[in-house]
Amino acid sequence: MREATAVVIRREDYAPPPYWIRTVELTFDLDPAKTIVTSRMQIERNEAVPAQPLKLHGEDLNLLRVLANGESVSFRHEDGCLVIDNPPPAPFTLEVRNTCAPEKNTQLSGLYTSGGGFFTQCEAQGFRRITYFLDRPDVMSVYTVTLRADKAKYPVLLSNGNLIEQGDLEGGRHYAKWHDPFPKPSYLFALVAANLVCREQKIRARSGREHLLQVYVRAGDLDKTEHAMRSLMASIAWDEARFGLSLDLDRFMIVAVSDFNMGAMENKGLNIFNTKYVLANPATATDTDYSGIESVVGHEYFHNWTGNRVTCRDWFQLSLKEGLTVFRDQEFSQDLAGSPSARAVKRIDDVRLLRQHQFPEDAGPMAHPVRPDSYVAIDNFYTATVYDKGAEVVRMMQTLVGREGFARGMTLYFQRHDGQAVTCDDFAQAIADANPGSPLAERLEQFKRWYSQAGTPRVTSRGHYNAETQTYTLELSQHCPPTPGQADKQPFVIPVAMGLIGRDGLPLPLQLVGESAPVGTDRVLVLHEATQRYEFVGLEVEPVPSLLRGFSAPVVLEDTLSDAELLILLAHDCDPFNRWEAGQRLALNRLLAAIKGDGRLHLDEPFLDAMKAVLHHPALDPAFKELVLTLPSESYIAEQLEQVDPQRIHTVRETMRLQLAQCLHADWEWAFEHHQVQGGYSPEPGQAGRRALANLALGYLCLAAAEKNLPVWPGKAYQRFKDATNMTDRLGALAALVGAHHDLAEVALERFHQMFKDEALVIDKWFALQATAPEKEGRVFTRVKQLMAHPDFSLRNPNRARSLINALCFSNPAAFHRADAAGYVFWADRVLELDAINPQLAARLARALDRWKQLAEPYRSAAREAIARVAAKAELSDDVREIVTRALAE
Ligand code: B3K
Ligand code: ZN
Repeated sequence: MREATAVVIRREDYAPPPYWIRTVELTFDLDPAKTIVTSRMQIERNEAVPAQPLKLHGEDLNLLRVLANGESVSFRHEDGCLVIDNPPPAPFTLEVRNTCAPEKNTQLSGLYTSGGGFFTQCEAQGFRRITYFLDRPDVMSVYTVTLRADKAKYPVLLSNGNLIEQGDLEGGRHYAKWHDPFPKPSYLFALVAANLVCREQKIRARSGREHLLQVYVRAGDLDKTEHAMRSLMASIAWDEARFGLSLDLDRFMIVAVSDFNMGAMENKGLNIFNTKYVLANPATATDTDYSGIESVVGHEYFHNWTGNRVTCRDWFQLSLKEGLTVFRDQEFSQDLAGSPSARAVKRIDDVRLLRQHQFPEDAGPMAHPVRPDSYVAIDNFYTATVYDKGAEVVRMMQTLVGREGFARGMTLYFQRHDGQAVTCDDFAQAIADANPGSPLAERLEQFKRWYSQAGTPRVTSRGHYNAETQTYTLELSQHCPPTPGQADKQPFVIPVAMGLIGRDGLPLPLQLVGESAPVGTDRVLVLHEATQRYEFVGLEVEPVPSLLRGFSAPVVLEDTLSDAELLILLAHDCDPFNRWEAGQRLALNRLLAAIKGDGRLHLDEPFLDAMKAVLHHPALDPAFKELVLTLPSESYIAEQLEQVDPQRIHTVRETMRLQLAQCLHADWEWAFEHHQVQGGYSPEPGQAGRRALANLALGYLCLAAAEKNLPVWPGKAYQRFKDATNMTDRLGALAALVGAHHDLAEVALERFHQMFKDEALVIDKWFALQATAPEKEGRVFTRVKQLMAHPDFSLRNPNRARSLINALCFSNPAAFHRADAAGYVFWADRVLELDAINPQLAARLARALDRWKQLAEPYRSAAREAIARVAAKAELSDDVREIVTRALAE
């Protein structure tokens, strides 16, 4: 907790470290109340920079002694650092001994206790909460770690690398010594000491090398580790096949812990995971959970190369590892999904997330470039921009150089930088250098504006058909709205994948003026000027343009397509992404017209027929149909408006949901009956798609029934809830009842809680489902407040806190944005309460009001007041202060 004078860290101030720490030997005497840490460091001068005092970072530590070359040495404390003004001539050995208090560490950064065990989280700056160190990613050291602890309480002692020694000690204690041969930055250090069991698997890689894979969990959870292990094996095989990158360690461990601030952490050889991204069996986990586990296991594994072997020079370069690794995990899941349609479903899911989280971020007070220029609390910059927009930037590079060209670029990147701490520039340079003559290499400096300019570019398209000359002129323009601190933007390099479609829905051959013959039916236009024109020739009829196929750039496309043209795209586009997009646009047009108009909405036949046609289409996958028939979210609708009245959006969207439910009633019945899964559960995309569509149908059927008070479908839903043999169907049925506010929902909720009271991750779902139910007469908000007092609720467990509070504030706009401001009062209270426990979590919640300026009155003033109340608190973490200060800035 600090007073208002937060220090701003700037990218332009980067300076190389004055010292290197080549090796470090750590010894831990583990005790929850007082752990003693002894660190012996081999320190060298960095001859490239002038001599300076040695400053080691430290936070919340109790220093016991400091020895240089075994002798005492004078030191002082400054800004939380341990400073040695006159160290002995380098190289020298520095020994530091200190204590820390893991059981008091509610921030979950550094060394902490959870469920009776010890765990660490060091990224970004947690290592300094364990011992004094040069806690920055460009200082890489070889670690040898000895753990000593009570043997009965902590039978498992783990750290990075290889186990080189273990044995018993006096007093019922034991020890283990680990050595990691790879030099690494301190943020990749990890230890675990706990009572755990593990699933093991030996594998032989392509190279012939043997590896031991282990997944550690608490004793009762072993039956939930199969999917994580399978995902790990699939990740290893994929990285070898796609990028020629193999596992460089004899032993690779995953440990699950139930108190964890984010999804997982890629510590070298010892990944630590939130239980949410490890534990799954059909009875407790949904299809979405299964695919989340696959992605996150893949993501952390892929970091072993992109992040660990080549790491970041400084934290401004975070997207170097995160954007690239998200791109890699997205590609992995797509490749695993297999069919073109299943790949498209994954792409649509990823784009939906980007639009839901990153677009609003880019339009709000926290807008920052993929490579930020400054920060106060680095933990606030683990954002959708750094991760997901960062991944889109890497994807655009792949689009511009081709898939093979990109793989060549990756190979060159590792040839050049293996073992180094580098920058985003180094990465882009390697991809470009491996692809001379490509549009990326030709415009590399301009392309890199994606790293330096914040904001979501708008691309406007205008088409003009000349029947006489049979030419179609496509004019593309770009502009990017200002963001805080960046008023003027220069044009980006924007790959626009596209095709033209005939009125009959067939793809048309593409020939630009000046070309001797048509080449294919799709291509990538590279927009790099403010405005460019493309003239297509040889077109006998006016085409329908299909632009930004596969969402080839993270931009907002503004075109003038009519409903008739959108209907053609929805029915025929060979690009599944744009087919889905056309359906969303048709729905959005109707929603926005009602919201901006008198609020009334009456769904027209062409729209309803188009939706029915998708639903009954013989060739489309159920998973894809489910995506088309799911309406744009309330927050996505809000992003399309200048002034947002969340209640009005909710009312109009609910009206549309009800009409879809009623007008397509027979179709939903058909969909539900015809998409039952026979046979045993598997999370594979085919089965999951059928379940998703059946659950969507059931939701609509219960909604329609509730409106007319008809008992059949709620009764069926309740029956399905009881009989379900997997969590996807059980939760789907429960959600259908809760979503319709049916009386049976209460009975089912009670029963669900009773069934799963010992399964923490399922109880999280139970809280979240109630917090995200469609608001009706304030019931949901009231329920959330009651649930805060439920014996199972706790602010200290991040998953539980998020399942209730973040679920309400981020995922239920109509329950949160209340005319009486009670939602905002609730939010401010929780932010302050959480900040005293866990600032990272509090700062995340603080972002729920990022877009307050966009709200209509009375919401706007009330939201501002709530933010100001948080900001006025004298004792705030840097994390929360940075968020609310930015939110209130003009
Ligand atoms: N690298 C970690 C995130 C660390 C967050 C620190 N506040 C997980 C990941 O992206 O793989
Ligand atoms: Zn990551």
